[in-house]
Amino acid sequence: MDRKKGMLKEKICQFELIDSTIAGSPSPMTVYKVDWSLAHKGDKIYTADKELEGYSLIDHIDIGDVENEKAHHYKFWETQPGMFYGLIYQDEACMYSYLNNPSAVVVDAGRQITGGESMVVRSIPGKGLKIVKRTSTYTPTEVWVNGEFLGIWTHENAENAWTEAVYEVPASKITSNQARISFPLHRELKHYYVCFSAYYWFYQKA
Ligand SMILES: [Ca+2]
Repeated sequence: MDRKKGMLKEKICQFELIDSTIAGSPSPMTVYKVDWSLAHKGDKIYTADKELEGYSLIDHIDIGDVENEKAHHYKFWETQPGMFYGLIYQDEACMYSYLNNPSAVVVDAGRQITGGESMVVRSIPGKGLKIVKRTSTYTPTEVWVNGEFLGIWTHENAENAWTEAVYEVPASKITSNQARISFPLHRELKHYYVCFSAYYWFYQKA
């Protein structure tokens, strides 16, 4: 599946660029009609349902949606700015099917993270929290909640496919009506150095 052209349909026009430096794309540029039928299909989860029985959605962050990111004080940082196979894009829209559900095709923007990311989410104190992440990389991250290191989050190896990873935060670690959560890349595994984050959902026990 061509993840870059998945939403692009018939060609409208093509034109030469005088200087392609700023556009960052080879010349000629091509303009396509867009198939919007896949829009917003990324807003729901597709494979993690079975692990969320008895839990209710309390918050979500659509990585790549700058307004939604801002509302959650979302930040990311890089350890290798400008360096990922020659060039890193901080946000990308990808079209993949799911590793464990190939009929589910989702277009979702996200960010390629080389350092880590942090966010503030709604929470109910004293209730267990499950974090679901849509990703296409298996880079392990550390999980920090309110400044405390809780563990390492590993993901399935799903290059060019989506997976939904689930991490469970014990009830005792959720102490107020909001939680600051950070996911630095796991520093001990230096050969894994980029993580793609597309969407986070936060569920707590009902
Ligand atoms: Ca997204």
